Amino acid sequence: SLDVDAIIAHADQYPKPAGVHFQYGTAGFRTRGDILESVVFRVGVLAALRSKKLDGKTIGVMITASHNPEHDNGVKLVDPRGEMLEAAWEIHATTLANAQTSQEFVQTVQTLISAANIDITKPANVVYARDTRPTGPALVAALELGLKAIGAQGRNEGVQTTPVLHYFVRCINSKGTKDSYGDDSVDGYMKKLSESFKSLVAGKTRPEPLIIDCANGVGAPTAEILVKYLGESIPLILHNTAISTKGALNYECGADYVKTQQRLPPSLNGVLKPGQRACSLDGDADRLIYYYLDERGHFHMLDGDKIAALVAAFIIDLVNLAGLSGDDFKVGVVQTAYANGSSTKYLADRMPVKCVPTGVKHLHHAAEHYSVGVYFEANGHGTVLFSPSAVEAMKSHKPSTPAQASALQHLINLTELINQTVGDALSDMLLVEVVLAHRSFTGAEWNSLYNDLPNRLVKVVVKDRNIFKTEDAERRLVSPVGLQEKVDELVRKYDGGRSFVRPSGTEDVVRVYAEATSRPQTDELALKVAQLVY
Ligand code: NG1
Ligand code: ZN
Repeated sequence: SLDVDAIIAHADQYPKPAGVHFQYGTAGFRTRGDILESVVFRVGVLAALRSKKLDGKTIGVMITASHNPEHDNGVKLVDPRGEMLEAAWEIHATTLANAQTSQEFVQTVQTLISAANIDITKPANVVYARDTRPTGPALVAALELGLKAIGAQGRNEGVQTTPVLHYFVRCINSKGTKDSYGDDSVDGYMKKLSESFKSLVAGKTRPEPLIIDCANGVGAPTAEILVKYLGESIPLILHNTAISTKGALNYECGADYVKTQQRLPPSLNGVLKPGQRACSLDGDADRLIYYYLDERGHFHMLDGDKIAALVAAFIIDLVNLAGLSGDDFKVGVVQTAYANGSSTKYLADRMPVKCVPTGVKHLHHAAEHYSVGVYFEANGHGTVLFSPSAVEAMKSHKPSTPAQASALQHLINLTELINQTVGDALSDMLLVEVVLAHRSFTGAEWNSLYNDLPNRLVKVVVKDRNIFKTEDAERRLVSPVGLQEKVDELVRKYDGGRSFVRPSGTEDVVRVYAEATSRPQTDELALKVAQLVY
């Protein structure tokens, strides 16, 4: 049975800070890095329990705060197929993290063991990694003590991007099975991406150099390795790679900066030439935003919605060309309410589009319902999922012309290029480059697939964001009663107006989104809806 004394003795080394409430939200636990040690210790114990519950399957733990400031940090668990932690366990995580004392912590552990019917004699395996944040090493030490306290087997993967860690988890658990996902090493990841990329662009014109803003984060060392594996196949120029400069991470750079500021990272001023493509990763390299300057030096952003439009339309074409399309082979797209209305229209004219609540797990699960499910958040997080039966259909399909054969081979290569566990900025970047090469698109041509409606996202600090409750994939408020009617009344006054209000899952704010056909109207609508919320 459980060695209660050992757990208490170890837990005493990481007492919970008083007066703080921790919550496992859409991105795991996330707060200031210097108050997270007790949480990460306990996550070590929880990850081991999750592994035992799943018969010793390997669970992942990623220590990162993504696009947040450098002093923040966070921790999240990865389930055996490389996916986000099952929702029911998010609640267990919150309960464990908030136990006031070591004794209370052990009691909550015991309650969980009996409630979830966990056989604690089973083995426990956990693989973990961290991003480049200064608080990372101390949090890894706390995690390792948690694993030791419960006798779990840990595997330290050092500093890795979030999607590489997800890839490892899936590879480890699928090793030796017919669904084997790849080799569980950096070399395996790099070979998988670079070899499929080279096959996909074989015979295409080598593009102009692409600038990558690495956000001064973990994407930099990973991209440096990838550049070597890609060799001559694509010219990449890395910027913002200063991972040891204090305060540099995500500071005036990175995907979140570009998406929220809708402007070039200042460090690329004078570097990016008109017409040249550039992209930004976020601090853990799971988000990607593209952009370019036109001849007049004006900035144009190609966000997650534009990536979804580019990629989904390409995949539909390949499926048709390969002769795979039919009732049992459905390509679909999943978005959230934050998707630009023009992107939804562009996509819905071509394929089924579903809207789900914010949070990658909702998008991911909805995308699993298609043969090929494309999902992207406007902020640049997304991927493409190929269902097992779709992969089966591709493998058994007998092409009847060389054109069919080539389209089919491209689709099969895409299943290798795309990191299907989670959004992966580097894999997505290569995916975008493949489509641009096949379409012979410049950034401007890609941008012209549709014109973004002007949009505005505002944060409103309120007394209690928990009174804001939504329905219809967060597009309508049900509480406070009467507020939605007032929003509707405002929206009606604006040409092409759309607006919605929802509580953030990651910050203590309420978010207001608005779009309309003109910039001034959009700003006015956002402001007026925000005033309703105060
Ligand atoms: P919240 O804080 O719930 O809006 C934000 C992003 C999400 C998602 C999560 C997780 C927006 C408007 N929201 O969620 O898309 O990425 O963080 O990181 O961008
Ligand atoms: Zn991220």
